[in-house]
Amino acid sequence: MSNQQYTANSIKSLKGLDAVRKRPAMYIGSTGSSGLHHLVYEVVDNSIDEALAGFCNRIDVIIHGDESITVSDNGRGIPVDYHNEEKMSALQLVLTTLHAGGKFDNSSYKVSGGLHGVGVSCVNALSSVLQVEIFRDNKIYFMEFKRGVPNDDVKIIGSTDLTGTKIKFKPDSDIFESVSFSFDVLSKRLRELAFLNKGVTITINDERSEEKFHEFCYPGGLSSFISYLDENKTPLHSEPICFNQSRDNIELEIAMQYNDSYTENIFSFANNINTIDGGAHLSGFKKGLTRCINTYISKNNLLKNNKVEIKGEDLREGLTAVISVKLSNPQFEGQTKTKLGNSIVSGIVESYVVDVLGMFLEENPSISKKIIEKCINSAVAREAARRARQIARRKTVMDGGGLPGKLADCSEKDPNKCEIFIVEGDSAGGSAKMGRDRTFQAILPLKGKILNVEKARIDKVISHEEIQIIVQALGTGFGKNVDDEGFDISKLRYNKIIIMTDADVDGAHIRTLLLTFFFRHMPELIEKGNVYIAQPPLYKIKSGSEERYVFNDEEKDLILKEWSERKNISIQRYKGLGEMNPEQLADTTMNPDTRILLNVKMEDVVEADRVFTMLMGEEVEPRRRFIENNATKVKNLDI
Ligand code: 0RA
Repeated sequence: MSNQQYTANSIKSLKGLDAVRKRPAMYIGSTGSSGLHHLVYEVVDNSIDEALAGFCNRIDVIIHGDESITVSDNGRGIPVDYHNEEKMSALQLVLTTLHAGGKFDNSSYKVSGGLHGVGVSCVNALSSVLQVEIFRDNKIYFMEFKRGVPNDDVKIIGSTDLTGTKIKFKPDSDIFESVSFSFDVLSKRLRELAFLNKGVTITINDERSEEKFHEFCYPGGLSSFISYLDENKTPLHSEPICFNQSRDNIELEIAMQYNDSYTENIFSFANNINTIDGGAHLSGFKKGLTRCINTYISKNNLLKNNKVEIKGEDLREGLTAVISVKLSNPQFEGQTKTKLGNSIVSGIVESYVVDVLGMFLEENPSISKKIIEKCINSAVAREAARRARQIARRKTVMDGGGLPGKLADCSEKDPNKCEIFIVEGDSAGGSAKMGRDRTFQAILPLKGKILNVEKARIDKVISHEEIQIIVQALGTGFGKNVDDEGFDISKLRYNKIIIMTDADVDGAHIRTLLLTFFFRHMPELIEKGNVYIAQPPLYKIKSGSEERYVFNDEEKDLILKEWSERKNISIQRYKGLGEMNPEQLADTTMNPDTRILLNVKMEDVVEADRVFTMLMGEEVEPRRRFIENNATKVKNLDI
């Protein structure tokens, strides 16, 4: 009888795991690189749960040489005892049944459980081999699975005085398109988890290479997160403002700090998941902030005779904040399930922010003064920007047509077929105009450098002539989406925006200025992949009648080696686009059949923000360090 039941239950779990193997994307999002990395997060999340329950403070991740992964923790260890109802060991149950986790731990709620909340059984199903060692009751238990199917019952293989869980798995190459892990991608998430779960030590060790190891542990939690995000910014007050509290069975943790930049940088998490589409916790925070600061302003009559209206966005200028909530029944909404739906959270966060931030403002008048001054300046600038935008629009209407005079437009009108080259200087612009295919390629020559938007408020940005010209040419308008005159990607006139600058220091600077502008004021263009960087050749190598264009030094060395027998080899180094004639420029850099374009991507918002602040911000020292550190390594700035 019991044997029969055992078999019945085993078959049931096999069927469950079979479903995972048949439709892996339904459980882990995709079978691409993101799904692959998700396997690691799924296992780590279980260890994090153990840490949140107060039983674990160390998690170690190893990427092995054969692309298998070990995650170990010093928690209680997955229970191994025989589970009467299910007729198998608890360990087998956890590793072979979907959503088995809740069956054991009724007392403490499961918090992380991954983006899709599927548990380690999915990792097991999608691994060609998974081995687990449990350190518990002074024994070491061992069990092995192949594609989710146990090889044998759980065995005792030794004794120990430690406790914990060690899971080693090798993702199944029949399932995943790529089985190669990225140290940087894993590191980024593990660092984030260490910020979000203060006091937990998380390490990652890459055995594929010799020097790659990180240890993350942040006793300061979210406060350390803010300091990391704002490492290169100048704060308005020395310490981040931090609160944390448990209310109505919801754990809230908020850290915030104002800096002297004009960028708003708010990250929200629910149960350790980065809710990039925000949701209830984020909207509660924003409402609370607006209500609290506005109350403070009117109570202390700080606007005096200033007739300006302060909006929410003014109160968030130069604000870096992290909001983390942990709750027992998170509802994740939206296509990517990255928006917190539990509407009750909004009111709780709002009233919490009003209470504690209100108290902070009262108790710290000198900090409050700086914050309020900044808010008022932002409102004044926003109003000035609106007027500048109106003037700019009236001017283009009067100019007729609304396209800048310097733009050599293309004849094709379908944006999907069109591209625009933003070119440094009039001479290169001239060559580009002659070399282009005028049916679908437009040329916009820039004179000199555009404004560094990292150091300018919105009103200045909008009044800058070269920026106005770029905005007019693109056709998208400019500014926050919320106001109806703002940026609208559907009006974009060219599917590809190609930055084409000289391969020298000035060219790199102009490129970075343009990228900073797009990143800060038209981030959608970068998110949607519309922005490209042209790659002009660095050298022309000639021998007799044979000519080769070369795009980097390695390529040059290869050709020189290949041609080592020949005499009369000449090498021409191109310092500027202007040194090429129109035909050469077209062949090497503009013609879609022969050119190389670099697509600018934003894979990591946090890193991108840090890089731009560093390159373009006020602080000189970190910039110098970055350039020194990377001068020899970086060929292309990928943000
Ligand atoms: C079920 C119940 C208990 C702990 C765990 C699972 C557990 C799972 C994982 C996965 C990775 N590390 C883990 N650590 C613990 C509670 C055990 C008890 O009550 O002693």
